[in-house]
Amino acid sequence: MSEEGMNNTTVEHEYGADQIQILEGLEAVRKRPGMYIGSTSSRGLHHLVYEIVDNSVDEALAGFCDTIEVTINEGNSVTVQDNGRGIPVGINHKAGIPAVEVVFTILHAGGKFGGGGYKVSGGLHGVGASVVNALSDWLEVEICQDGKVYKQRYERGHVCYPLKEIGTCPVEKTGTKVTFLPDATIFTETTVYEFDILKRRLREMAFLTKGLRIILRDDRKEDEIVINNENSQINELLERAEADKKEEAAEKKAKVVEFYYEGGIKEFVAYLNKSKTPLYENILYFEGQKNNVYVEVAFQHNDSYNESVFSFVNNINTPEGGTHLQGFRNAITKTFNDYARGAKLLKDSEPNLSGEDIREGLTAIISVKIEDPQFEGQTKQKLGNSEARGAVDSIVSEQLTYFLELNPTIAKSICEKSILAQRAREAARKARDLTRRKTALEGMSLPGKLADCSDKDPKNCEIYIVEGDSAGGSAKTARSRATQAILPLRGKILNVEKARLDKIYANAEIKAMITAFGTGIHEDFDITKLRYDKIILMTDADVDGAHISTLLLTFLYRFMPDLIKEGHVYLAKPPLYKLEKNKKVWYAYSDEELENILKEVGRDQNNKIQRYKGLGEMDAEQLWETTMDPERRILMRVNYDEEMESEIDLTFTTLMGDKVEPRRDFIEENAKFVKNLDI
Ligand code: 28F
Repeated sequence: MSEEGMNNTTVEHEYGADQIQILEGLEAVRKRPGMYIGSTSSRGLHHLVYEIVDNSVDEALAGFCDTIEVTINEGNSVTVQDNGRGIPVGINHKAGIPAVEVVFTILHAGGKFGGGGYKVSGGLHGVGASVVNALSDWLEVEICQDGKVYKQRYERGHVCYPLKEIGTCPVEKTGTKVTFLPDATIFTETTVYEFDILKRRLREMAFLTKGLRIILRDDRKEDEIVINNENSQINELLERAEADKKEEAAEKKAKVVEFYYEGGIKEFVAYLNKSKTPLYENILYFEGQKNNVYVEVAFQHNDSYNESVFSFVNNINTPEGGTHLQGFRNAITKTFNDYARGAKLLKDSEPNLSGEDIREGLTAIISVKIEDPQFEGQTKQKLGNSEARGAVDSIVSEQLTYFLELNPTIAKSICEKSILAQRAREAARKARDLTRRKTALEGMSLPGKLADCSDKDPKNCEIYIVEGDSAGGSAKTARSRATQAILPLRGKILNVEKARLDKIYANAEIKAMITAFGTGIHEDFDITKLRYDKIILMTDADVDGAHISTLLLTFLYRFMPDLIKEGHVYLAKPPLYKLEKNKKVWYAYSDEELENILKEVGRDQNNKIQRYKGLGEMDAEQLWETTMDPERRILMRVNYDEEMESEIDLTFTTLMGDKVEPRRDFIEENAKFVKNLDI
């Protein structure tokens, strides 16, 4: 709230102590926005939308709303509309103002003013509409109720006028519509909404709320395409071609998407498995309520070796799991072992299947709805409520036991896959023990191909993983020996999406990386042992290079995800072009940049433009100047968005899976999992 706003309130009702408290509450939100929405970056900006949508989702969960429409308007305001009962407009007696005004102007309205038990879903911080209001330049709410339309407007949290009737509507029409413009003085990084970000989260919300229709629309005009005439004819042609391409892309880009999943998380599992080969056709789905915990679980195995299990509490992703996930794991481990013993698939002499064996190739969603979720752990992302453990465990155990009895073919194929996993794991353990013993004997011998750096403080050190021996050679010559280590990898990197553990541990390139990093992997992983602060993947700037990077990233994501989560993994960005003119040299890292350089130096005959096809075309000096010198290089940090875990998983499996169709879709959609860190 601006100070001027505090003194010069234009509100028409009298300001008693209560109202002053209200303003102080919202003032606190504006002073420390991060405390309420996590951050004021693009992520926080998008959170505003989720907070408002959450209120509609709550209304849907209460059984009164089946459609939510979200519109990005011109100028980047956002409208959210639902067909629920409409926020009550009657006077809230405790506060002495209409309930809707309470919702938008009092912090934590849900708990304090008669909302007890109403709020089920919740944004990252579950703080709701008043926070969005406080952080908006303006916000308008319209409510249809009993044949009347009510409206109120706020500016930076201040009421502009008392709730008023602005018209009529058919009595059967009810609902709430909220439009807000994020305050640019708060969201200083960006106030531009990204369609794809909203799309991903709204899709997830729709998956998690079966039967709810969510529509996302983008009403913004495409960027005006400016063609300037001051440049040469060639330039104009080039730009026109560029403009045509843009226009085409704009037309192709869907402006409206609609999500509706009758099967809810069952369809979520199908979506996650779409680029994989399922082990059986059914998607198992269990639902129930126990100890005041509503539980939904869906899963299906595929023929891969990875686990893709995602858990949610009140529609919020819990990347660190917690009691609900423990309940699920307990239940499937116990139930499958019981079944395998009973069906004599597992002999008396054989040990039990481990949880990991049973989860090999498992795609699952665990979703619980709980009144008062308690979050634990460093990042407060781990569910702590013990009643959730028991509820999930007993609902899954009971219904899964029944399902397995009725579907012996499916039961058998899951058990058989788990038994194979058990054997592979045993073989992998032996192989690992062997390497452990070896390293103990040889005293942590580093891979022979590694050119290590001399500085022993990991904080100062970086390792370049380089494709091919020849580029590796140039990199070794080019590097700064004190702080840059080079590990050249030969030939094709193993695709860990398609190999079992024993084979992965036996792979020479993977072994070299593991020993070089020093961290160990999987359950042995210890990030404090990391020998380099930056792990930089340096591959050719072509399709093969991108493929190799993806293989490497997949390995890191599956086996050392914390390296990515904690921001240690980077992609080097070699130049695409070298331009020479009058003995001067320019490097361009994108087509756009080449155009800009050409504009600057002029487009003459004697320009020499070289398109780099691979790192191997550069000599050591060029490689240093363009790609390795910390002062001049461009690094892209690989970014792990915990909130969209399931999408990250999908990205990797889609790129690495063997079904052709989904991969093409993916490349066309061009989802981003890397973020430009710039120079
Ligand atoms: C576009 C955003 O915020 N929709 C909402 C409702 C409906 C009720 C409600 C909301 C009652 C006293 C807290 C209606 N009738 N969309 C929305 N729809 N909030 S928010 O109640 C709020 C509580 O204060 C509602 C009967 N009960 C609840």
